[in-house]
Amino acid sequence: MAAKPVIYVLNGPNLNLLGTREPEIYGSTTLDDIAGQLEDQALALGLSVDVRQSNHEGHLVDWLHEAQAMGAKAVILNAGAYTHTSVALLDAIKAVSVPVIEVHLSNPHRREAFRHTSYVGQAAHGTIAGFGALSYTLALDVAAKL
Ligand code: CA2
Repeated sequence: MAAKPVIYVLNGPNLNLLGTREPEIYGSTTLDDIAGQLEDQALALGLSVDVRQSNHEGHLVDWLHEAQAMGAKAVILNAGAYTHTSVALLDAIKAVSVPVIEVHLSNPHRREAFRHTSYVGQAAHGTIAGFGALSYTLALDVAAKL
């Protein structure tokens, strides 16, 4: 049987703390909860997901390259605060042909001005933000249709 198309779900700094702090902004769902939901959803869509988190910018760059090398169908990327700072991530997204869907739990445009710039968004296929854990679910539905 052919392997299922894989979607990489990459998460940046501090997202390992999800569900433990600032629930009024980020909700009370943990990253493990989100990973479990995405695995169930992927099964129903005939896909597989590879969910990862790192607090290190270079890991996210390496994983974008890996997604390309492994023939991933799409990357769902919540780069956390690197969204607003990382030219390295912008360059990496431009360097790969795999479509990248930018996701955020919160809506950065409703928050501080420094969150209104997204380097990731300048190269991403599209962005889903502001729906809590549902942002990831919506992104996976989109990834299945790309
Ligand atoms: O809303 C999002 O998903 C963000 O990418 C989250 C980032 C933030 O810097 C972006 O502007 C928007 C921060 C992630 C920090 O995650 C925490 C989770 C729980 C407790 C503290 C931080």
